[in-house]
Amino acid sequence: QEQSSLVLQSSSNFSPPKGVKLSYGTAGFRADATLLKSTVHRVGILAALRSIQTKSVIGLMITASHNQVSDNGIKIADPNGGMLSQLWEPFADSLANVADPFELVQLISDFVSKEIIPLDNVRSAEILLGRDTRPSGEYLLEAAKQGISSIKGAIYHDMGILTTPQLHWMVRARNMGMNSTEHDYFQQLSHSYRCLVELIPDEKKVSKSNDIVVVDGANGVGGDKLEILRELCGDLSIEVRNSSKGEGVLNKGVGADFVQKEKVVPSGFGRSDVGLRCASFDGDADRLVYFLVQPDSKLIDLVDGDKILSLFAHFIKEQLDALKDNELEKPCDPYHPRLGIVQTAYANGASTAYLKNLGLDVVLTPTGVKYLHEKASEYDIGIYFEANGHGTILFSDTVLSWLEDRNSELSSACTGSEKHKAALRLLAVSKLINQAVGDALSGLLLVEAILLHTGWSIQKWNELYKDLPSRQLKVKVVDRTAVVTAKAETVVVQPAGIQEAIDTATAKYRHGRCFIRPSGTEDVIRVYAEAATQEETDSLANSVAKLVD
Ligand code: 16G
Ligand code: ZN
Repeated sequence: QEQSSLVLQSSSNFSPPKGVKLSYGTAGFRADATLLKSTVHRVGILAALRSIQTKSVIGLMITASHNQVSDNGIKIADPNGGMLSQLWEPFADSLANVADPFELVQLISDFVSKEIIPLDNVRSAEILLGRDTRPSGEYLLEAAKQGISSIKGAIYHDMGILTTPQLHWMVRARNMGMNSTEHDYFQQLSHSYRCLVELIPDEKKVSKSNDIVVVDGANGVGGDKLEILRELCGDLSIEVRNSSKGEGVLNKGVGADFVQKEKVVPSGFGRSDVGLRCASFDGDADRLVYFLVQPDSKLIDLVDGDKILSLFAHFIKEQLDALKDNELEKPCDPYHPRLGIVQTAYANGASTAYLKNLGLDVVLTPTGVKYLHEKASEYDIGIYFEANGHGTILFSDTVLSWLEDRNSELSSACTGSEKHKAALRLLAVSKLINQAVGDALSGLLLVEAILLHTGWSIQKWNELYKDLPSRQLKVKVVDRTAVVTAKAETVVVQPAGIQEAIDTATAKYRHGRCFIRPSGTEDVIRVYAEAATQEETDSLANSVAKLVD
């Protein structure tokens, strides 16, 4: 009763905008920032309830990632640092959209009884708050705080301006009883990076004193954090451009999403960067792509998420192979870690062929981090990436304790052997790479460490395989839910007949591959095509787009 009036009172300052329907999509709630106050307030309430139910710390991040600066958004990090449980998404949707304050209170109390959330017995609900550099983040954060405080016993810690992956990392660390401040994050990343560098075989330790990586921070938070991290990483030379302290506008003509979609040089880069190793983060630094400025200084060669995935897969496989026991030495270690690679249908066909050719187990899931992450977690070591640059490497508890055992066994028997080093490298990777979500900062450090390890230039890395020409189109439609797909979005099951027509069109092209799917973030149907040449690819994409129209 008292609880209801607290919520009622707090909500009276936050009425939802009329005629707007929001949905907690793959990326949480996202919209023009001015529409979001009441939603953020209510997600504050949801976060508190989630924390009470799970008896764990929950994260609440205010960001709209790569969207324009006037947008904002809000996402929940669950106790393990991952995305909010899909079981709670429908509640999030109804919560955001109910207009009448009394109905709001009713909705909450129904949900509380259905989920058996012990509201009268709250010892403490704890929420970690973070936001990106968007100016609207300030008032939205205030709304979140008031939402949280309207639940009795709930408290928050304002962690300030963070990258999205930092907040997810902190939530996970807190719930595992580990050190979880931002300082701890920087320490863990830089320490494991330095470990990997120390483990580089001597004969490969070439002097790379003028080998620099130039990083585009999307005019957002990522560049600022990278400057702090850089100081802890020893002699890693990083030049940060487009940090949030400059003149540029967040994500405008810069950042991983821009670079990956437009395939042109981001602002702040040009002629003097031809041949250099360049990288781009997105606005909240959970995406990473690399690129090379072409000699015309306008276009780029994109080294996308698929290439990063391939580099990681190659390295991890090499270490696992080094750890394999010679049957004669040790005939009966029954444990073989399962390495799995997870992609979406957007992965360039050439990357999938390359990975399969390495003998790796490759599976596809629908678009959206939650699907890839979940699939990757089924393996002992699961590597996932979307072509757009979001991805990470997950290590199971089983493989980690196996690695610890191998480490202690090998360090007494043959310290410094290649086998021992392989175990140490994998342990270092598991600490460097974010176990909660894709993280541009930790991804960058791992790419840099592997390039040092292999002695590869970015050109050499980019030549692991040659991308097939591809084209993405979008078709505006009235109702995108009319298109229903199956088999990781590679097959259309509704409306009837479309898939047959796509198949007929695709069969006309050499190396043709094409699929359509409803966007999760815009009112459009997306078309993706690949074929032997760019002309054929464009022609295939266009003919399939006409089928949708
Ligand atoms: C969201 C997803 C991203 C996906 C994109 C596809 C998360 C955190 N983000 O940004 O993984 O690639 O949506 O957008 O899941 P689309 O559905 O509009 O093509
Ligand atoms: Zn992002």
